[in-house]
Amino acid sequence: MERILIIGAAGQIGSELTIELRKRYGSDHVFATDIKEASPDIMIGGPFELLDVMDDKRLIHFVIRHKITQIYHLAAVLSGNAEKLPIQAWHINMNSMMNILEVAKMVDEVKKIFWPSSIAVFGPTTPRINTPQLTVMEPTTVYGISKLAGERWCEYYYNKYDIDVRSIRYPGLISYKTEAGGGTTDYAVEIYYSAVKNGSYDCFLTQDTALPLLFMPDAIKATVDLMEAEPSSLSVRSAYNIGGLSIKPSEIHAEIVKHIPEFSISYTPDFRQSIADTWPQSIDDSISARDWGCSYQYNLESMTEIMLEEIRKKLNLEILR
Ligand code: AKB
Repeated sequence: MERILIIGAAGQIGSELTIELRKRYGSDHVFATDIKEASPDIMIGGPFELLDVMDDKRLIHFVIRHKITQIYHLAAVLSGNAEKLPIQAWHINMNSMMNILEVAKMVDEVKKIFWPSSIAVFGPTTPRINTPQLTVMEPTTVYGISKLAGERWCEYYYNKYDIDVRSIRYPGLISYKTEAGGGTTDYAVEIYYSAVKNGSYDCFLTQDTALPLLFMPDAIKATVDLMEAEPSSLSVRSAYNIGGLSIKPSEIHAEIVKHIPEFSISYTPDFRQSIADTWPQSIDDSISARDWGCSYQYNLESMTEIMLEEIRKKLNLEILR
């Protein structure tokens, strides 16, 4: 029976992936951890402990004590925040990942690792439309550089030490449960919250900035599908492209207006615009579809409906508390 450790369970991906993995593997088999407290459902619904992945000694003790067989390492400093403190972000993103890879190398029981990469591995010299799996990669952000280096390390540990590391290049993720923090694609979550709360939003990207975005349920499904795929079907041991939707801020605005006619938007691009300008607009994920059946359920229309409904519920609950 699997015993799964989640690092970053309070974060945007972790808070939803933990719930899904507990459904599949049983609550007692999924150990949620973070450096901060998580939402009550994560902390009460199964084992939860405060754990800092930078503390390699505590990490290895934790893994041995709980007989962990799989690790999902989801903690990272995202693109916008990393540009503010580049050296610190590099240190956190790389050293935390190396701690996980080393634990997997040292502890025989650990059989599988998930580590998230990002579309940030691409740069201004990459073809921006339908970006292929294999292409030019010259990222210009510290986050992108750390993700590209991370991908190379994943492949290295797989080839050299036979560690079954799996990874996805996530596009911007849109979710209502836990907001992202410090990323360039965060606008695509903020816009929904602002529409419901304030009826207006000042976007930090221009109206025509197309980026690959994905609704969280599709991202969770992709992650689990990749992790459950037969190892022999996987031809990529760095990180797989997944694309989802290619959307501009003006298109999300137009979709929200169908539900909230008075919703208005203004555009004040900041430093994150120059990051977005180096990233792909759309992604070719045919290799993921071929190797492990990657597919998506949601489009802009269905995602917008759910986002608005769930955010309304969440905000009403907060008012009642
Ligand atoms: C970010 O904007 O930094 C992240 C990402 C695309 O990896 N959401």
